[in-house]
Amino acid sequence: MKFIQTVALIGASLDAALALPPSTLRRQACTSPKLRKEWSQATRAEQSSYIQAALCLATKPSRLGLSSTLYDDFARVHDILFNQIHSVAAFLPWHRYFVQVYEEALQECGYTGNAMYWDWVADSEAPASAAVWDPITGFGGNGNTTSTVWGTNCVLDGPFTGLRPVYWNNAAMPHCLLRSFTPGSPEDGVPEMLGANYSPTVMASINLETTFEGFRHNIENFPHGAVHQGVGGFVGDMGPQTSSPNDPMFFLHHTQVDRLWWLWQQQDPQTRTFAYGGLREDGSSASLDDILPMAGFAPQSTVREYMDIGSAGLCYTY
Ligand SMILES: [Cu+2]
Repeated sequence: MKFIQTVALIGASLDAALALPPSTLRRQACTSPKLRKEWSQATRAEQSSYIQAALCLATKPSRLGLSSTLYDDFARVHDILFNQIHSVAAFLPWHRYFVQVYEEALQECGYTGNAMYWDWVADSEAPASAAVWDPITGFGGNGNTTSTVWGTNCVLDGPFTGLRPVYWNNAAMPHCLLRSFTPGSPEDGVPEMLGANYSPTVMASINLETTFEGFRHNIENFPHGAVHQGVGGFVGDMGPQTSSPNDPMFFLHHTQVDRLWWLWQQQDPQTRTFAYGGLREDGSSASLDDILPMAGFAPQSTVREYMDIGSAGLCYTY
């Protein structure tokens, strides 16, 4: 309730500043934000609908005019834009936009819910046992670990075993969905999948960052990077690959990154909702008016439009 009031206040003052007529104000307000759930909090029907829609993307034509499918477009776009959207200020708003584009594509494939997230902070002590890896109610688990040769670490169970993502980084190299969970060492109390890098303690210290740039840098480099590496290793799709959206877990991962950014913003919404800064790819200073590129896959947008999840254009909450 407090959240809705805050949103209404911000909306009112913005509209006053822009001198919009009251009718426009009413039409543009975000009055009932869509709730994005943690995977394990969703109903069985919601989980199943989400997974069916993710598989459906692989039956739809490319929106980029490629011979690969709509499913592969996400990996392709992420690869093409990689240097413009990582290790720069736009990392957070760009991935917020990318998750929204995916959510809308799922909805076009019959899914009626919203984007969902995997709360890897809550699961950091035993990430490999998380609900998201369940073969029946989730995304299937680890890949085959009997070999380290590329292309052999196929996911062995769950709904995605028949998937054939086309791209590996920027090359067309069709393959099975590949995962290679980083092993832990239980005898030393070291969790698998680099879980120590995204524990509640680590997140609490990142949340002490007071600037957008400090928060962006730390969340991108530590928890975000560790989850990619922990799930994919060096030979899996989620590893440090520019084609990491090949793994449907990419989107649950990035929805969680988005949620953590929002939680950071919510610590001081007046100051932080539009707090932005740091560098662009060319080293110049980033601005709220910067363009978020989408390589022709979705309309270009601006950073400013992706700062406030309670805005009329986004209108969701966690
Ligand atoms: Cu990315």
